Amino acid sequence: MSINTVEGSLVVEGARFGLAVSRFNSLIVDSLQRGAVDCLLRHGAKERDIEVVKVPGAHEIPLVAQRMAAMEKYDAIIALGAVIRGATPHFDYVAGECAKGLAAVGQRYGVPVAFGVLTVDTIEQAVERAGTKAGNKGGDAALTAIEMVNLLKQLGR
Ligand code: INI
Repeated sequence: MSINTVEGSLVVEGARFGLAVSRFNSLIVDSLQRGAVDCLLRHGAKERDIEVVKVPGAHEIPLVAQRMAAMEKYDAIIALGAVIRGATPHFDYVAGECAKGLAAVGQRYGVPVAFGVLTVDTIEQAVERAGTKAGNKGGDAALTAIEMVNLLKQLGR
């Protein structure tokens, strides 16, 4: 007996990607964006099918991602940002609402929204995840977006 397994391939076939990218902590987030774009291109996306929308901070990403989803212009949205814990509870509000908001956008519009927003305690942890020893979470998010686009296609989006 064989079990039917459905999974998305990692090859881009004409899909369009919208990146919602925050400017806050741009030193880190610019690296996430480079990682995401590099991953998309290496997996077969065309530059003309990638669009970047910049927002001030992670708090603003869900609203813009929602608008991008409503435009029906992208097959997936990739959210990129970096929330770094400070001395106040600000981190918890920004990181929590950003994650919740992005999940809600994906569910409401049926569009994959990849979560490439770092939520870390220190700048060092952010640097590790933005193209150094822990890889590039922007690239990881892009790969997830590719897989999800192809998976939803197979499931009959
Ligand atoms: N925005 C971030 O993207 N990362 C942070 O670490 C951060 N901190 O720590 O304050 C941050 N704050 C700004 C926030 O996202 C909004 O842009 C701002 O509150 C205006 O709405």
